[in-house]
Amino acid sequence: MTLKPVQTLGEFIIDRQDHFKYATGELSRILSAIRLATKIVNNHVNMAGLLDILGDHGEENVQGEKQQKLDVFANNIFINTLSQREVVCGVASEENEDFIAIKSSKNQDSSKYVVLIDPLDGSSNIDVNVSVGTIFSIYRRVTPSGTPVTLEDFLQPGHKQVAAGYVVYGTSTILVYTTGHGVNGFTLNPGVGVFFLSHPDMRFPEKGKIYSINEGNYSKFPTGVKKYLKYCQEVEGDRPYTSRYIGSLCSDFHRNLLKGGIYIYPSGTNSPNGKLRLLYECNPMAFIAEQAGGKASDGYRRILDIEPTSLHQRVPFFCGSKDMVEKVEEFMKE
Ligand code: AHM
Ligand code: MG
Repeated sequence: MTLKPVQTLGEFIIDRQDHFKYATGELSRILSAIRLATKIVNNHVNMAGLLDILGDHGEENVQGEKQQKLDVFANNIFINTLSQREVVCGVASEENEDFIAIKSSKNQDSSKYVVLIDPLDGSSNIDVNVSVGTIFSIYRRVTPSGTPVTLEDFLQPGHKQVAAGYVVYGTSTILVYTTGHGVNGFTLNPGVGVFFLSHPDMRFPEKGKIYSINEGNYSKFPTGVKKYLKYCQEVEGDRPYTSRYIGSLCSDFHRNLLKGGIYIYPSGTNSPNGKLRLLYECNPMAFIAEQAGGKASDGYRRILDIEPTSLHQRVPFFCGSKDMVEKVEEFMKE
């Protein structure tokens, strides 16, 4: 076995800094802080059965969902790393009701960026040793630098993101991100604790054969989704497609990105707008999907064009290979 001589994530971030129109190094420092936090979370996820970190934390988050101990741990790690390094002026997390303002000790509120994060995605998988993930999204603030960060800085449509990424803590740990110039994936070498470029210029196959949806909710799905599922299961041409659902958006998305497929979390299930959160889950994944030649919609509109109205707003999510998303949109329109 030989290891490929490849670039580290740290080198890659510095090399690509010029791609970014406001190249001051600030964005690179944020990505570097996120990289560090993911390594700490990865370390704990890998030892989950050996540490007292499995199971319920005993409290519910802002959405009324049971928090797992690892949810709380990962949330603290990301918030502490971003705050202590003073690389952003605010963080909003799926696990916290309100955003957190971060003041710089050197120059008050000097950072121009905010981060939104789902620190541990797919947390129902933790206790059973199935892949979980992290999702992050970065915006430039809209209010002037030097003034206190406001809700307005976080409630921006997804097309304003300057960077987004996800991590899958899986059979290996991979970090995939975009700054709007394509999508690249980096695998963690746990022996040396370094992410190396392993998946350069990732592209969604235009056509796919995998559909990922929680079919247990079938009776509550909109008619368009039911018809699309019937279409996926028909014996015709390259169909029936294959059904694969891990129940961890990062992992389902990652498999579909590599192999071609669609992820769906429609309306009419847990809430009228589905389960997934626009700001912490759908926008970052939609940005990555589009950058990789895929598509993301709420069944009718482009996810990245939705104007957010609240921090924890939910939205139906259809994301993956372009042809598959367009097909399900046809059924939704009918
Ligand atoms: P979480 O961020 O609280 O873990 O919730 C999001 C997750 C997604 O990763 C996953 O695709 C979905 O919820 C699974 O939900 P369900 O169990 O309803 O299918
Ligand atoms: Mg999540």
